[in-house]
Amino acid sequence: MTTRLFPLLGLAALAKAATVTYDFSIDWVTANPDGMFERPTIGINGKWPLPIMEANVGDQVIVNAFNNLGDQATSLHFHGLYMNGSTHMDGPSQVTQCAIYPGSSFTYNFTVKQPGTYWYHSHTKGQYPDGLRAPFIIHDPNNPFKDMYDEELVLTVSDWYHDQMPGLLNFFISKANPTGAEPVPNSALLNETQNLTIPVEPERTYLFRMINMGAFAGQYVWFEGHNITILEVDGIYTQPAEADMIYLSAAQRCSFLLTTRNSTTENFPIVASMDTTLFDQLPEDLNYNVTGWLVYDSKEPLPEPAILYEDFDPFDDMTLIPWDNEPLLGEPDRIITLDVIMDNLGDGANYAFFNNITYVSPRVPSLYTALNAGELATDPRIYGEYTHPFVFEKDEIIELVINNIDSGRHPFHLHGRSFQAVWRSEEEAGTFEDSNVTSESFTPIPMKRDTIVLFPEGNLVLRFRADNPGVWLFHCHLEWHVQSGLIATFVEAPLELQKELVIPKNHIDACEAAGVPTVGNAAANLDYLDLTGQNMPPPPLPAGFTTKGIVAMVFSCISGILGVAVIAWYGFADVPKEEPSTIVAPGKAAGAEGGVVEGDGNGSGSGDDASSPTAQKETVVGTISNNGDDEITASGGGRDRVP
Ligand SMILES: [Cu+2]
Repeated sequence: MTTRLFPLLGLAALAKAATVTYDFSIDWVTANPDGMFERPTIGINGKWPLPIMEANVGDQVIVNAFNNLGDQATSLHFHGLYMNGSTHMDGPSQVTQCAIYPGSSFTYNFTVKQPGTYWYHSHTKGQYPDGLRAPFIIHDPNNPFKDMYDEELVLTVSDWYHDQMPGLLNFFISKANPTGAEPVPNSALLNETQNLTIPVEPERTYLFRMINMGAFAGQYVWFEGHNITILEVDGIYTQPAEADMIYLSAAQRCSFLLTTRNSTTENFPIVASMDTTLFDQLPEDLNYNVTGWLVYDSKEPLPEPAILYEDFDPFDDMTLIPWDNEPLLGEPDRIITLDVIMDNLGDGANYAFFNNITYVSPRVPSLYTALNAGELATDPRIYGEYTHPFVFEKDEIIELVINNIDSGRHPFHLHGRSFQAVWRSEEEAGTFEDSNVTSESFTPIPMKRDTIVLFPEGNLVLRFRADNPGVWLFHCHLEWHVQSGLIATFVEAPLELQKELVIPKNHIDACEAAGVPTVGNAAANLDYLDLTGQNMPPPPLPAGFTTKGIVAMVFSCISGILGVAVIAWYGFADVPKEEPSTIVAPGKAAGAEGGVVEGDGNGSGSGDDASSPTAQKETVVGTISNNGDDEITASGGGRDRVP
């Protein structure tokens, strides 16, 4: 068992704004958080789990990041911070900065203006699941709930892979994985460990700040024998709301009160259960739960969870009411509809698309293009088709309609702000357009957060005011889908940015060290409307069948016909007269007759399968995957996610 509590410094006692400085050397360490496999992990200053960042509202935060990894570039994103006036400190590489190359330094410097529960993580090449992720807590001297609890605790939930991301990504986006089956985690973790124990005192109220820092798995969380009261989601204070179970997608946070019982005779399990509907396959040895305990008395046993749910019924975050009671924003100036689609491209790999575009990084970070393009900065074309850019005017009200054409859940995250979640359909409701919902059905005081789950084949409507000049990504927070392209770029009031923003020299130095150009359009051309040479995704699949596909289909048909012929020949042949008892295994005599009949049935069943359309499709898929490398076995082929 592990008591790995993240103690908080409780900076809220200090009222005056201060400067909080962190010197982070990002380097490799080894870690084995699930006790099953020791692996290289990205640490900070030689340690993992990473330090919690803490500040007070109003503080200036400086992070001096040095990349000591040797073999990978990196960057830091401070998830959920609006970065008002400091979009260049937001962290995604090739968007607001160049990736920090090995041996380079980069200074993040920003003022925190929001209270709440946040986290920081790498925003470069799907890297954070290798360890570069940790809480970031911003204390609020004016917290409206500060008299309601005695103590604060940080509790993270996450998923864990034994293999490292570069290898997993090579497999995930390859023709060896044409269905786009996401690698399934090896374990779930609480506070980056397992068997976590949290010592508690009776009749005391704790504020839990909970964060899902995982790569992929959403998690159901409950505390046996205790209810919780939600007070904050993603940095937004809410009207207190009772819950017995919550769901946290990757990147979501939730603060809640938990009041302990008055007796100390028993300890209680805390269970986090990974959402297996996201997994294309369920490995037999996978424990998708992780258990910790509220420990009232360390001499008492730590009981196994008593309740394990078949059907989960978590708290519905759409019913939350923000503490500030902000009403629904008015009619939008602009409506953007994004359809979530998974499809294959000409390299045989599976990609994720908003409408018809899968994101590809530009050659010049989009922010630097915005700053250098003069008047043309308001023309979306200069950011390149494959960054999927939208340019907003200052203070426009934007409505985002997201339709899930895919059968998976996707947690969508918007950088630079929280949004009003004004409508979310049930699963399989189809597109928003087809649902015939009007704005009269929108929530009058909508829940706000920065990461929200879109249900399978459902739809979602978000609104926000474009009041934060900057370059902000909107993307799915499943790290696999970030890499397969489920990203759009919002460029907000670029002409204002040009007036206000100066990029520090050490940011430009990082680009020079990495050999990344800092002027020009997405293609690094100084003629801003000439996109020749821009980075592009693989071409679409050729129409119809490829030569290989045709050959595979012909062979499938031949083997199918042969199969049917063999069965017909077998069926018409004379049946030898045998006593059933010679076939039936010892001890199964009671079902003797049934046994004989079933045996024959199975024989002809496989013949039918061989000639069915399904079998032909599988043969074709098999032919493709045999050409790929199978070096990564953790994920296997996976099944098709389209039912
Ligand atoms: Cu996704």
